[in-house]
Amino acid sequence: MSELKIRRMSTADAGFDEALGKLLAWDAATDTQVSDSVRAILADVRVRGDRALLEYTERFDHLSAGSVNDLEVSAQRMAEALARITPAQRDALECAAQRIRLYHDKQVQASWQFEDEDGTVLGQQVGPVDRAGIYVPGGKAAYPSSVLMNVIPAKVAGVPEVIMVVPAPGGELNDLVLAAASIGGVDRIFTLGGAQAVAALAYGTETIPAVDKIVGPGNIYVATAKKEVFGVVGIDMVAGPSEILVICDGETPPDWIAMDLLSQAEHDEQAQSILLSPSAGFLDAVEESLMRLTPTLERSAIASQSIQDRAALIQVADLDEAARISNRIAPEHLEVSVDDPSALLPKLRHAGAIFLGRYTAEALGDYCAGPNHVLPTSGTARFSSPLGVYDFQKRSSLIGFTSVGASRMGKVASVLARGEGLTAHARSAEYRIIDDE
Ligand code: HSO
Ligand code: ZN
Repeated sequence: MSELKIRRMSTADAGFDEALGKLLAWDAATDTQVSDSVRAILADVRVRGDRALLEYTERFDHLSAGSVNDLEVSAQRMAEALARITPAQRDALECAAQRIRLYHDKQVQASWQFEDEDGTVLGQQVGPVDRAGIYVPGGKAAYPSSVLMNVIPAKVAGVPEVIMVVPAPGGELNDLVLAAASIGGVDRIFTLGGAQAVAALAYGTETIPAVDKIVGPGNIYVATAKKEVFGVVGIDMVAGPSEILVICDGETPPDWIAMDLLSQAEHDEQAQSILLSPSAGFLDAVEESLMRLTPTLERSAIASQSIQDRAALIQVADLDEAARISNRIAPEHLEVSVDDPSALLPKLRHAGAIFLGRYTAEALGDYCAGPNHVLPTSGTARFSSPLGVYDFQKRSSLIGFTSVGASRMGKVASVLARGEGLTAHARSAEYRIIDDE
């Protein structure tokens, strides 16, 4: 790309609201061709199991195997991966894993019970799902950090068996991904990918055990497959492209902010990076930094496409206005690069993760701060939350009546049941009413 063009906007512009709406619009419409072929693959794996899996793996990943058992990654292969990565890489993975674990430990929900005045026990029993599946993409999007972010909350929740699937085109596997899986505590790994891997996890095959929840990012085929199997199994979310919104008072070095914007832009061409600042001079400086720094990146082609198509440098009247716009955007990542971020915090209502102060680069959160980097995108932070231990735990309600309690509530239930015309309900409750009460 020759000359990088960066969108400038101001909240004072006529038509700003509409322009912002256009900038944020993200077309998540699934291609009907993709859904048709995904449905066909799901149905096929459901019926033909292992045989279908082997055929799709040969066709799409150019990996042939005599049986699905041969696609399981052996303990020896895992040990080799751990031995091949550098000591610095191993230390970094272990440090990140430890911090992610520490943070997620705090999320564990406990069971609880209480007793009312009749001695009736009410409560909630919390426990993990039996089995979780983690999808890990292959190729350029194979992020060891994402393996940690997906497996650790499952293990902290107490999930007994975590099964990872990762495509291995031509048998190629990423050592760092395997090392992360081993450090994070993945129980079994199969070199499977695409919609067929999602089908195997959702329905089970002769060799792949069916799981209860499927998490992890993937391409359009994987995302469509996850949507399709939702209901048979739970899924985490259907993630859109990565986003960052930075609110800056103009006092942070412009190169820092430009690189923070680029750190999301380099993920993919459709990633979105937006800067809000009351200082026009600062926006100019960041624009200059972006022009200078973008070509220096290994993934400059992706980053410049993303900056050109979806980035914006927006002048706001003040930080309060920035907070209002941020709430409208509900970004995945929100950096608050100001002197006193805690003063602005109560006004920031919707964001996947909020990064406080000039030193808190979003990249630290992506790897090793501790909180999860799997976050709601495309404005869904209005109603959803980061991946966490909660996603692998489920609740059962507990109800235990005493005879006195059953008698008292039996009368209430009877009235309501008769009102609904449900005689068996009413009589079931009435049997337990004590006459002389
Ligand atoms: N920012 C990405 C996560 C990631 N970054 C992985 C680097 N590696 C998702 O929001
Ligand atoms: Zn990232």
